[in-house]
Amino acid sequence: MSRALLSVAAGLAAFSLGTAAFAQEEKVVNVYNWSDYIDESILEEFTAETGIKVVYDVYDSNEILETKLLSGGTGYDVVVPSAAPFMVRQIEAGALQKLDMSKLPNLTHVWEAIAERVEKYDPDNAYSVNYMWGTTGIGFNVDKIAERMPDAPTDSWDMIFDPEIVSKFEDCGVYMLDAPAETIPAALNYLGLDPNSKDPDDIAKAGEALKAIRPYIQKFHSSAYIDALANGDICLAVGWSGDVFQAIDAAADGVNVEYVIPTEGAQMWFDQMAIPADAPHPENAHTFINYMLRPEVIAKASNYVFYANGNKDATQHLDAEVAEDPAIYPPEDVMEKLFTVDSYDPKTQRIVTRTWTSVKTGQ
Ligand code: N2P
Repeated sequence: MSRALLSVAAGLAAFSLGTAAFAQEEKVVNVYNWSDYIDESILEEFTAETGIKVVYDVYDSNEILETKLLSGGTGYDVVVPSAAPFMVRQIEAGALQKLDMSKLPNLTHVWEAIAERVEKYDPDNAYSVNYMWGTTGIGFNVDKIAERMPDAPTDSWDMIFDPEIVSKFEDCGVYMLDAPAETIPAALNYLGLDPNSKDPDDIAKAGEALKAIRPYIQKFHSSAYIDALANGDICLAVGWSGDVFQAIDAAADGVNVEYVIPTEGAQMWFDQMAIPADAPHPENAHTFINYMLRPEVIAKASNYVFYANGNKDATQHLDAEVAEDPAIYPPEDVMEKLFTVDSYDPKTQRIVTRTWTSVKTGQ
């Protein structure tokens, strides 16, 4: 065969390989989700049923996920950003692809009350499906707090934002989420300002409130508090509902941990399953999301991670300790005190980032 013919043959072979790969993706799905957010037996069962291997990687910060998504080429097929203020701008930036609803027949199980709240950030729910939702509140060690302050206002943000009160717990350890899009709204809400405020003066006030308690915070971290609370190593943490419940579940003998949605209110957030625009295996991503939409599968996940999900048919499969806990599935009167935040414009985002850096560094 002449050299020219050989190269035509090679070209044809490559072409047919290419089309084959398109028609049938390799049996892999690369999932990038929050840490401590799945019962891993779900992944094994998914693979056993579909033959698709799950490569699972974790993060504990929306900022980490966003930096990767916005630069592209992550290789991830399924990601789980919080709807706001993060996923909104990832959609705007073209970093996510529209879902193919024909490949998601289990969307019939979606709980409209949650989908409607998310529509504000993802019109028509075109890009995402709820994985879990929850609140940002306070986890605390009941006995260690009582020893230091018998009348501690444990149902109030005073525990964190009143310098005189939080200073009493410095010796036994106070952690705070490293999540400015949640700690700044919490401070604004505590100050009686709009938690969703974009006013630079308001954000500066929130920064001052956080700086006033900075000396008593041992660590800013968004996942280490689970073990620290469970082991009795710290007394207080600003944390996410299910994570604190996981600490309660795993608590060592004699360690008594509680989670509270403070009476002043707390942030409610939605973590959404979505597919990056350049996902290498979009077909498998849809298969994975559709699997997670099965009521018994997502209920199994909630039973393990102690977060509420957005699936109306999953409730019957939930453990009573999850379904009936008012801090996981809050009743109407608590729901009314929960606030959401929306997207920051780039200028406000820069102010928030700068404020948070100066809080953490104490400068
Ligand atoms: C899971 C934390 C997810 C809640 N560990 C943050 N959106």
